[in-house]
Amino acid sequence: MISLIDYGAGNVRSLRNAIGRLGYALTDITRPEDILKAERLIFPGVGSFGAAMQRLHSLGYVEPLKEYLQADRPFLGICIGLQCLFEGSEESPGVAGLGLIPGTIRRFDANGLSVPHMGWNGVRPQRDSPLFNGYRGEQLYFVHSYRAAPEPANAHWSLACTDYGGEFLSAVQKGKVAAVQFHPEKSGEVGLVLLDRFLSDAPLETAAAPYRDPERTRLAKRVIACLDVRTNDAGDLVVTKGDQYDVREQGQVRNLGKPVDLARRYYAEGADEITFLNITAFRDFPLGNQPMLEVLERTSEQVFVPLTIGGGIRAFTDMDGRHYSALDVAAAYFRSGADKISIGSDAVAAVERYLQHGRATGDSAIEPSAIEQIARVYGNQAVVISIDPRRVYVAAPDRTRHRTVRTQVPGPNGEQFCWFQCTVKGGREGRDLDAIELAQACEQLGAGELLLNSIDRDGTGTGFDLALVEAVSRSVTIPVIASSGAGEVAHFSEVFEVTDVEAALAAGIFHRREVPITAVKAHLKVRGIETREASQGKRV
Ligand code: 1PR
Repeated sequence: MISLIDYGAGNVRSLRNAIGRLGYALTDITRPEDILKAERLIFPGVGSFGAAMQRLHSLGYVEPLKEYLQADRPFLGICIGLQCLFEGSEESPGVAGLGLIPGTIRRFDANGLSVPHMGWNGVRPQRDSPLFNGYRGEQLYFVHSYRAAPEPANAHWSLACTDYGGEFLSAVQKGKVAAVQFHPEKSGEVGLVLLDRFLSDAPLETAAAPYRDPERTRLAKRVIACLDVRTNDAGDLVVTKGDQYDVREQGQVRNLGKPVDLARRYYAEGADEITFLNITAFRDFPLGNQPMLEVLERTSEQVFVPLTIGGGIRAFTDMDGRHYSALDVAAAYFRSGADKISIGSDAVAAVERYLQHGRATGDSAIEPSAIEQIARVYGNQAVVISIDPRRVYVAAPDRTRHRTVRTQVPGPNGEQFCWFQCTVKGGREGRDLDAIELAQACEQLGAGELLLNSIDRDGTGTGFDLALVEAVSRSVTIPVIASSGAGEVAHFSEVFEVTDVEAALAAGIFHRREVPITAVKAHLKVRGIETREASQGKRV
């Protein structure tokens, strides 16, 4: 029997699904006394360090947890669950951790690197442990802005290190108490094997042949499959795909397949992440769209890489006058299995308000934006902003207040410059805001990642809009996903070589089987670009 400390502050559905898939029975810790009765305890820890410790205190869990850990009973901490074992964290000054491991958790030093550290990275086991039995350097999924540094005082806990800027502790273990900074439940089949090793009865202290690789680990560039989903004219929820956002062909909504089937296929082919965009949710109430929530639930039971869902995340009042905040909508998506949510139109509205009031975040006179509300509860890394820009050509930079770039592709009247106008409602309305302004403001409001589309390139197969991608990714420190226009494998290497984006997303070429994800990965490998092995996906 596995016992889970889920204090209801975030999404642990993925972990529940992974444990269920491995065939273990799971019970929830609901009272402090349950902790000492547990046979095997998992603490996923969600949100911020301070919020996690505060919840443990308010539930009366801190003392029994310390007693359980001191008694060297089987424990697995994941992500914040690792960090809470330390003495404290820069993220929440003044908040004491469980204090089992010497050291303070510190923020990654940005220094040219994107923060959060988000994506697939390897680990370097430091000593023998059955947890990494059979591990051969495969990448695992990380998402965090703070990390534990190896120090002489905690050397006896160090089980594995990972490199990002400097090295940090990606796994710790002493006796039967272990914790990992990566998410085994989101790390494909390799992660499930690691999780199984902890959950099985194999005594954790038994030594095993270690994997020894003197090389530093590297964060892989991610390849993401995107599924634009909407109801077609027959009322079925389908994956569709537009050309420059127009999803109709001879008057009918294009139907490229069933959402869950396609997501399973992409997982099997080695997609590093899967994104669902509910593209007409701006006009419907997303919580009224039960089929979409079901798609997410069913996908998360079978797909063990990160899932993002976007569409309709904003405050809403239903026909009965009941008010739902954007956080309520996001919470329903997280409960259904999303790891990240993506906000499109409402992010534009939030930034317009933010720029108009010229305020710093946290001004109590103004209602916090959806970005702030959701980031506070689920963490910055869970909030993606989907940007839908369109080029606006100008003869010279001084013809607009917006930041322009010189363009290789001249405008219709031979213009040499353009700016990137933000749009809302799936490109139907343009706003007086450029993509760089939006990106920077969203980062300040607490977004953790940007999904950068391009209406001009969407569905054209002519390659990513490199001028746009470069201008935006240079203006922020959070990770950026380049999207729209991929037509061949070379477009992926090009965007990674010319810009410093962390991920590239495509839709049409994958749906139409024109370019398999495996071919993209193989090409990136030949070009020397770090990528997660496609074979890490599972044939389902
Ligand atoms: O505004 O918060 O409700 O979110 C709506 C979401 O739906 C936004 O993320 C917006 O980008 C998306 N969306 C709205 N309308 C469309 C449409 O196509 N008519 N899809 C749409 C945007 C763009 C990408 C696409 C890439 C790659 N789709 O997601 O997958 O361009 O395509 P390609 O590889 O085939 O070129 P809100």
